[in-house]
Amino acid sequence: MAKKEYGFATKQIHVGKHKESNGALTTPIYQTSTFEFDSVEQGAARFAGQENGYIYTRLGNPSVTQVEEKVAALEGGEAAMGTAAGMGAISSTLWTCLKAGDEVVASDTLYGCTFALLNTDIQEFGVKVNFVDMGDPENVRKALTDKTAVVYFETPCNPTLKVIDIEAVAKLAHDFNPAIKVIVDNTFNSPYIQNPLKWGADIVVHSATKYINGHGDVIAGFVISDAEFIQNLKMTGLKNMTGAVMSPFDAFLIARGLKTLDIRMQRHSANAMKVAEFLHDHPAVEKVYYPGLPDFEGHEIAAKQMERGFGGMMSIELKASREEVAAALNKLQLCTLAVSLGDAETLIEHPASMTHSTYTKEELEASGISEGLVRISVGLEDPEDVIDDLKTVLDTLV
Ligand code: LCS
Repeated sequence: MAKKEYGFATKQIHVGKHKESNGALTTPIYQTSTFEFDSVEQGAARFAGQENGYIYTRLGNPSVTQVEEKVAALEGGEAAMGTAAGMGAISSTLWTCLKAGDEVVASDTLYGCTFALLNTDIQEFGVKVNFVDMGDPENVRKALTDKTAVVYFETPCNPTLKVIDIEAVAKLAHDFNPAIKVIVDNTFNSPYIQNPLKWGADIVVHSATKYINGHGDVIAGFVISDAEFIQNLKMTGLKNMTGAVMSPFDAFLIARGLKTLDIRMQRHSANAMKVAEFLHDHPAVEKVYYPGLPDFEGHEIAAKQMERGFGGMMSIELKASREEVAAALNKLQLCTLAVSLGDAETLIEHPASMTHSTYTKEELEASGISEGLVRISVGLEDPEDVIDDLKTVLDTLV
């Protein structure tokens, strides 16, 4: 791609494309585990880092490089690394940043498996994790110590959509110690809506399973940061510690999905706003958690840092017991009862019993994840049809 700074849509289509020897418009699927060397000397030079070129797909593959370059450009980072899952992105990053004796300050509201990794698994290796409510950045300041190596959060949080001020948290962490790595999980937004590096984060992680791919047919992830960190991550966290490498076929599907990222996110945001407004006025709904609603706590910070819309994710608090909620959701006709998010289909799930079942009852309560909370990933259907389906179900609760 030429040096000129293109717009988002042009980048999502063109960055990372290299002229293929047979003139293929689309980057082929380099479905190969290894790469042939011209000579022993060439192989040795590649291993020594003296010559660029592919060696083995765990260390790099042209199909994967293409989407890494795209996502780095879209997030405004120097470099990116593709992974086999969002959890592969998160775990490879944390393994690279942390050692025994270090501390992490983490948001108390996180995707269930990220919470499990930080609350249990990683602590078995001598890392201490302090969970705080980052809705108030002062809580981060209070938790920082001279052992803090990482500050970790999602914004908006999964599943309560709590908004965290990236600029405020990154500034106070870096003022305390510039070496602290501020890591933001940007999965709920995609790079179209929010770019955490711009607000002072050091590292962005994504589950590309969600909006980045957008078609519900891939499990994948990305890490975006400066070139030095990504090189270190590729050579330690990914190569040696997790091996969570993105497959060439998944990279091909992601490149295809990314071509329409901006259009999809615009539609997700527009549809979600209509659904949120409907839910806001429905008598069975106690509260709507959607950053686009002017009366939602965190709306102003969201309006600052979610620069191109409020996305397609929301949750609702229903005035009903767990059994009543289940009975109502079982009646859905169009919306799909499923975990995951960011697909063309509207997906609905019950966090307390599904995505966040890794939390204890007390931890769920502390994070505001109640039995009546229902999460909705608003899809790309006609919003009137989604609203009709929700209305039929919610009317049974009034
Ligand atoms: N980060 C966030 C914010 C997520 O929501 C998820 C998955 C991950 C990371 C992990 O990504 P994966 O390894 O699955 O690609 N979230 C899911 C959810 O809310 N429902 O099902 C999966």
